[in-house]
Amino acid sequence: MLEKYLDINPEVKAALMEGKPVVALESTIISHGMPYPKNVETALKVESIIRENGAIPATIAILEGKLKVGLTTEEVEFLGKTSGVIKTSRRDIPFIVANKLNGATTVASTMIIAALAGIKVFATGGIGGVHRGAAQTMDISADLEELAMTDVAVVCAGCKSILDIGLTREYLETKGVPVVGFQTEELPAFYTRKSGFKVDYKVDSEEILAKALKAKWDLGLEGGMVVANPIPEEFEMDYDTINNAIETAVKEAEEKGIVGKESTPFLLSKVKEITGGSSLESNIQLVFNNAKVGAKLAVELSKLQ
Ligand code: PSU
Ligand code: MN
Repeated sequence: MLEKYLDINPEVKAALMEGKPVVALESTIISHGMPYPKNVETALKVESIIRENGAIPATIAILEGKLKVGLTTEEVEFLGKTSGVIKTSRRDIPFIVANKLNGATTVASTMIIAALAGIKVFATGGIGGVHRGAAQTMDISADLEELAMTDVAVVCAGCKSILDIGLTREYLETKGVPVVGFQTEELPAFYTRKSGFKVDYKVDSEEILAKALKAKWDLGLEGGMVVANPIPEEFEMDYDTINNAIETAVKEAEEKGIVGKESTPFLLSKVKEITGGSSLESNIQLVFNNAKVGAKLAVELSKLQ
């Protein structure tokens, strides 16, 4: 039945059958997160970093209604330069499939499709979370609910302070999602290594991460884990520069009445516009760094199966 919907490429399928390490990658970052051609270059480079670190990459998207796990270079290129690819979160999947549309997957929907395929590790840039002002707007990303219920570890650089990081932490705590700092006590905030918030656990090796994930899932503690991996120091942005840009972006979104699924893409592109190329370069580098840790984590997990 699942084959009707799910299309896993032969290399990924063989790797999964043999218990080899596989790392899932999202596609919203390609279609909505970065400009062409940097988005395509980055997506392909991320795949090669995963290979260099001993795992098989599986970029995920919905193409003509098929849930694709593992894309060709042409498919990545298509997602990177075609406008009108739909940002697809959990609630969108049925309609993108039924209407045979093209969908770029968010963290939530990438986790869903990865889990359907049997992939346990997913590397990306940043997760969605509780937006500033959520006490009024109720704007809370479906990524957080997915982390609560779907068994996939998400290696990211934390979340951007376009969100309310404190409330995002509280939400994850309520849902029982561990927020782990990879070699850090402090939760990173995407462009910066610091956020002013602590992680639940500092973990220093992929081996311990893998053991914790195995214990979690062996014990039936369903759901994912946030593995927060700080941006390398040399690519970190100035704390005030980035936060001023974010303040401006949040204010403009409020004034323009931007809500719902448009909110995150609007804020991301505004911040990019204000900070120019420097934030894009940081963004690319932190994704590379997450790909490396994701691959090593997948390798360690595969040893424990
Ligand atoms: N945060 C980023 N870059 C991104 C996203 C979030 O720094 O590209 C994307 C991810 O795909 C994430 C989604 O899952 O936005 C969250 O959107 P929303 O807040 O509408 O759930
Ligand atoms: Mn939202």
